[in-house]
Amino acid sequence: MSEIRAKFLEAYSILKSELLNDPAFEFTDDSRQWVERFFFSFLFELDSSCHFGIWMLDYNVPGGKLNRGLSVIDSYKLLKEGKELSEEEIFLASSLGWCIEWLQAYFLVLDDIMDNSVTRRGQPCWFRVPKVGMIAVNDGIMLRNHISRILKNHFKGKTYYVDLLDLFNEVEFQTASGQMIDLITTLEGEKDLSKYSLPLHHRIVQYKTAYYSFYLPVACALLMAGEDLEKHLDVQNILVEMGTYFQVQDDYLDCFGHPDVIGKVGTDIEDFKCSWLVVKALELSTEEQKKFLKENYGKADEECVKKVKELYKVLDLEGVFAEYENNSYQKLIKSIEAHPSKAVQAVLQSFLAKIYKRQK
Ligand code: GPP
Ligand code: MG
Ligand code: MG
Ligand code: MG
Repeated sequence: MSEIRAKFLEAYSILKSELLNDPAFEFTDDSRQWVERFFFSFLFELDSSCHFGIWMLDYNVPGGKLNRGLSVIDSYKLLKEGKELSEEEIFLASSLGWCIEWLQAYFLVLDDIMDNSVTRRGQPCWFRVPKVGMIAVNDGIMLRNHISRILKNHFKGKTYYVDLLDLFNEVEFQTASGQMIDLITTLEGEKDLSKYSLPLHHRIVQYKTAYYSFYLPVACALLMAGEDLEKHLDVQNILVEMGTYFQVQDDYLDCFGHPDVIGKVGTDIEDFKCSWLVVKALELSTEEQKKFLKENYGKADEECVKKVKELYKVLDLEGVFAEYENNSYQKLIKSIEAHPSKAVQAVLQSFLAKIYKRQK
């Protein structure tokens, strides 16, 4: 394991124990009873210092690829142009990285309920864990509030504290706005494929994914390095394009990825999602194929899902995606190379390298 990764993981343990000893996080008798009953009846043989809070965090926060979180340290390091980072700087960059992982955990816990998903990161979605159910909604709210507490604990005295809070608020709003469009386009009774287009898809994914997954880590690093975010709108634009490409990959993997590799079972076809695949399929279909798609898309029926997947194969969406992936990569490389700062170029290139041709 790289030294940075080890330090990043170490920071998780510190932040977790701080949150669990948070003076504001006091159980009432009722909630303690719930927590203990839950713990004793449901958890296996964990030691008694382990309670629900710890379990909820470990289940949802650290189990992903950690790309977003680690990118804060990577980016900060690159912005410092190779200067050795102090322990304090590594811890602060790690804490911001973990705030993004916490944000991601909060979004995923709720997104899985909204998308009626089954698995996430190779295990059942949190709300599907017996007894958790809709308590997962409150856990999502808890996870979101942990971010504010981490920021308060470690950044309150910093000159960029207000900017950090504003950044997290802004990005959360953008994500929820994207999620809103993602959800309302699928409303029952209004299932109308003719409204699905590339501009609509672009708008959804830019908001629901790109800001928090791509812009946020780099923006955190820029703030830590004393930069003014207003002066980096060009960086934001490139990162939003990269995030769009990332979500197209997510849409592609939802259908063509292997659940064992991506850690989740796709639900976009059943959910009538405005996925990049269905938009492309509509573009390439004959009138007859469109009719077939309309009959089978958005139905919670295995046979219908199979038929949609067969049509995707006939339309060679795998080939269409490979071409899109190549073009996006070339375009992004060009925009990155046009950036005046070598340090910023390095940040963006490192980000792109992490996702290009990803399988999960
Ligand atoms: C990813 O969409 C988008 C999110 C996780 C943002 C959720 C936002 C909220 C405000 C809850 P997705 O549903 O395609 O992701 P996945 O395929 O991982 O379920
Ligand atoms: Mg979703
Ligand atoms: Mg989802
Ligand atoms: Mg998806």
